Amino acid sequence: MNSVKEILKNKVICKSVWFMRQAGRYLPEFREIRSKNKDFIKLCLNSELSSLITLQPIKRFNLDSAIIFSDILMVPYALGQEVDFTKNFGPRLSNFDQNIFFQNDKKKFTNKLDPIYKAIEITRNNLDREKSLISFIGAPWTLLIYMLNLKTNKNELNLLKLQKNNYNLSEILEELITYLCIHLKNQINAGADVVQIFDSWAGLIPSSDIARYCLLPNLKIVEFCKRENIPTICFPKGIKEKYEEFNRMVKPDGINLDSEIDPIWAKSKLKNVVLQGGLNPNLLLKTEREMLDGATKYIQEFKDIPYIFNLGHGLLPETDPDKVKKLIKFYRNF
Ligand code: 1CP
Repeated sequence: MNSVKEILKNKVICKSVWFMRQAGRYLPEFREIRSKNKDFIKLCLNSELSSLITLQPIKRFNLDSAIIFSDILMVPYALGQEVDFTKNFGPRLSNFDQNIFFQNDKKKFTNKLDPIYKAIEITRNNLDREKSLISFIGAPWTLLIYMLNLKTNKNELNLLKLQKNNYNLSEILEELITYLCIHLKNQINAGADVVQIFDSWAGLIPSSDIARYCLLPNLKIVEFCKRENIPTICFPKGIKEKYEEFNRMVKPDGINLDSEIDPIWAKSKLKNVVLQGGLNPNLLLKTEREMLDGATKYIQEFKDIPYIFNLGHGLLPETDPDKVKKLIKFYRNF
C-alpha cells in the first residue's frame, strides 16, 4: 500500500511518488491537446479533457497519485475576475473590484466550477483504487498576489501597493477562505482523497506579517479539512526557518519542502508531520548523475520516516519526460 492518503493518515513508512505539475507543459501528449485548446480556462472547465490530462502522467509513468488538472486561479475566475494566460508572461487578471467580490453568490460559484467536480468524478472512476486523487487550492495569500497584482516583474512584493490600498484585507482574506472551503468541500464530495494547499508566494511576506497572511489562513483551511476528515499537505514555499513555526501552528498532515530547506534540518525540526518533496526541479535539467545524486540526498535522509517523494517546486516546462522516468525508476529501486 503506497497511497498518499494512507501515509498521511497513518504515518506509515512506504514508497510513494508523485510530482507537482506532473500533468502539463513538459508532456508532448499535453501540448497536443493544449495546441487545439487556446483558452486555458475553458480547457480546465472541459471535464473530459481535464480528466484525460490528469491521467496522462499516470499512464506514462505509473505514478502513485494523480493531481487533478486545474489551476489555483480558477477560484478568482469563479469570483468574477477575468483570467488570461499569456504565453511567456504568466497569468494576468482584470482589475480587482471589491463590489463584485463581496457580492458573490455561493451557489453561482459552485455552478461555475462544476466541471472541475465532474472531472474529479470521472478521474476517480478511471484511477486505480490504491492511487490517491489529489485536489488543490492556492492559499489565500498566494491568490491575493494574483488578484491584487501585488508582484513586481522581479518577483518582489509591491509593499507600497499592499500598505497604501483602500482594501480591507482582513475581510477579503476571510471571504476568500469561505469560498476556498466551499471549493474544497465540493472537490471532496466529488471523490478527491487528499488536499494540497499551495502557498507559492509565502516567501514574499514580510517576516512580521507571516502569522496574519500565511499561518492563520492556512490554519483555518487545515482545520476545516480536519473536520471533513480529509488529509492535507501544505506548501508554504520560501519561508525558510519559519517552516518550523508553520508546522507547529498549522499542524497539517503533510508538509512539502522547497529546495532551499536542508533535508537534515527538516528531519530534526519538523515533527509529527509527513515530509514531502524537496528535490530541486532544476536538477532534472542537469546530467543524469547530478539528478540522481540530488535525489539520493533526500531518499537516504528520509528512508526511516514517512516521506513522499516529490520536488521542491513544479516540474519545469523544459523537462525531458525520459528524465522523469529515470528518476522514478531510481527511487523505486533504491
Ligand atoms: O500555457 C499553458 O499551457 C498553461 C500552463 C499551466 C498549467 C499546465 C498553468 C498556467 N497552470 C497549469 C496547471 C496547474 N497549475 C496544475 C495542475 C497540473 C499538475 O500539477 O499536474 C496545478 C497544481 C497548478 C497550480 C498553480 N498554478 C500554482 C501553484 C503551484 C506552483 O507552481 O507554484 C500557481 C502559482 C499557479 C498559477 C499559474 N498557472 C499557470 C501559470 C503559468 C501560473 C504562474 C506560475 C507559474 O508560472 O508556474
